[in-house]
Amino acid sequence: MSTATEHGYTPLTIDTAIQYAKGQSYFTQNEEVYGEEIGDGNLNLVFRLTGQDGQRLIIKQALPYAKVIGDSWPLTLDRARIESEVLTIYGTYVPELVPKVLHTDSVQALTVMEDLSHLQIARKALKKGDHFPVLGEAIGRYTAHTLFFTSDFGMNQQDKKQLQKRFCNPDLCKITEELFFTDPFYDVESNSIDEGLQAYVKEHIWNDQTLLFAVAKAKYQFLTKAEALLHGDLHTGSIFADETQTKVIDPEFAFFGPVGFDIGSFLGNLAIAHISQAGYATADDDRQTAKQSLQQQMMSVWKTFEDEYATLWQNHNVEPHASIPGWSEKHIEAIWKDAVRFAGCELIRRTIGLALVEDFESIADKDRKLAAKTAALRVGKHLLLSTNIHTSEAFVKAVVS
Ligand code: SR1
Ligand code: MG
Repeated sequence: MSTATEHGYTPLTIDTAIQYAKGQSYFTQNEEVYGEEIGDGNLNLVFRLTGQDGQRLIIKQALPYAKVIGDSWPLTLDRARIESEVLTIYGTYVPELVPKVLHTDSVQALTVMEDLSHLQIARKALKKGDHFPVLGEAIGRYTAHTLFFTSDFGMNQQDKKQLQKRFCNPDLCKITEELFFTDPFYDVESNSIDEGLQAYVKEHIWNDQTLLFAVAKAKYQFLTKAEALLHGDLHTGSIFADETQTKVIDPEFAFFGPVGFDIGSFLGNLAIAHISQAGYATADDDRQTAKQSLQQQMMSVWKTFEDEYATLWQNHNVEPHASIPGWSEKHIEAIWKDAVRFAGCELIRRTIGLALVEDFESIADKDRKLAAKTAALRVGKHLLLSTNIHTSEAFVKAVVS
């Protein structure tokens, strides 16, 4: 792996992360600080540091390559700037839903931020059947506010064009273009397909021209529809939560894209959590409760988004045409349609692509795992192909069926 110190950048170790934090006066020089590298994502180093009195902080540092692949896939360090700037911008709209940024360092490509370990990573907790009553509502509010206020309806339209220059994010967009919208739909080496699933994938994914056409259209929306500043990777591993709080981390994939992408990514991951429940050796009653709760969250994310976005549209719109009867309804309907298709792609790529998820991978029983993955592919296809999923109730029905 590259440890080059080009332009002064050096990847941190636990010891140098502690030295760095002391140098920034987060801890005193003589203090005993405990450090751990806790990054379980695909791209970055994440250090959690705990001082003598229990005060904690996070240092997140970008590596110059994709950690999950190695230095054969170089990645810009500029994503650290993008992430910390987006956290700061989003913090002005939904401060209660993002971690506080304490310090950024563009040379070291790192951000020092609030530690959130009093909360749980939603993906892990949902897997256990934990119930987060406000999660869907929080993500509905998060997406409505962050996306409306960075769109041509919620901000000065010339300022938006300037902002787009700051968040042109080609390296990270390339990851999504390939891993989300392209590779899983062809027989390429980077895919990871369980042996028992290969025949199904060949027949029902790679050889289905109607499906490929739907995916091509969804990808084109992602490539061209620069509606708002997206989080860009809003899956359940990017969310910390408990019964009352929600915090969304990791917006390093941010760029100006289609509003439905963040909502669809989140919905797709709730659907994955729902489908994978059938694979776990939990009691039937617990599994049913977990599934019902996930169904509620799928509905509440969309209902909250729809309500809040429509209210923002009415009260804060800068576009002179905004009050034309029917325009807001039409626009919101288009966001929903996009979200449903993006959710379909997310289900498929998390099942057979490069970036698999522990929801499925942790299913111990081989047959149950195959059954859950087959169901995910079937539901993903249905979301991409159906023209009848007009409501969040219909979305839930498609996931449950
Ligand atoms: C090479 S990165 C693989 C995946 O991890 C990130 O969280 C994104 O979801 C990306 O597609
Ligand atoms: Mg991430």
